[in-house]
Amino acid sequence: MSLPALLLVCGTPRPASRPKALAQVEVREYQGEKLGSTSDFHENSIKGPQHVNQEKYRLTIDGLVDSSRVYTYEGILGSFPHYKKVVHIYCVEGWDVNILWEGVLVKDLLNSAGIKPEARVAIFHAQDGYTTSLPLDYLLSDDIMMAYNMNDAQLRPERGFPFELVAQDKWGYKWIKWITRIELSSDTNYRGYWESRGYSNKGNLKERFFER
Ligand SMILES: Nc1nc2c(c(=O)[nH]1)N[C@H]1C(S)=C(S)[C@@H](COP(=O)(O)O)O[C@H]1N2
Ligand SMILES: [Mo]
Repeated sequence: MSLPALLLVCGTPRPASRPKALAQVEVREYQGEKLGSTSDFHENSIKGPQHVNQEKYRLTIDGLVDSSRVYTYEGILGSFPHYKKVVHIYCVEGWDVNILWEGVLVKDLLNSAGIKPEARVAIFHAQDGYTTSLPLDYLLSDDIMMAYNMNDAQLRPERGFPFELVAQDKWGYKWIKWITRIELSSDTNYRGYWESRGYSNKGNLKERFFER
């Protein structure tokens, strides 16, 4: 059969459309461990849920780096190794949730830009103007993740889509959502949104969270 005849039989092929995502179902158990639900969070972000457009989204890595980087959502998921870990989040308000997180390592992102020796802290910036900072040592040696999935499903807008920091061993206010920029700095006294309002800059779960 000649090619034109085949096309006639099968009909004119339509251009491939992009697959549409169906609603995802979150997992509630991982390697025998019970997980909380992504609906167990108490949404109390400073300006309410942010709606970030996946195509327009950009993550900037700058400050004390060898060369600044700007990544797209697909660029991050496609260029860096993926990791999974179950980590508990605790808010100072008294609630907590156990979640299976999947993400990329902050270490890998920072190394792609080249960390200058003077850098001591990473200041994270978010879509809603929220900021928080964490010591570089902690981010590098504890393999801290920036998550794009919770319980095997993509982060919803209110949960921080596209990325939330999985700041293990730190109070919830260090778990910045809607991350848009990671700025390396030598300013160990930098205080983010809640930290400048009296919350501990270390934010360690094992210590008091209020300083004043
Ligand atoms: N960008 C941004 N990230 C944020 C916040 C915020 O207001 N803005 N709130 C923090 C606080 S106080 C907590 S406890 C965690 C989880 O809050 P959630 O339940 O609102 O997701 O997100 C943190 N990350
Ligand atoms: Mo919180």
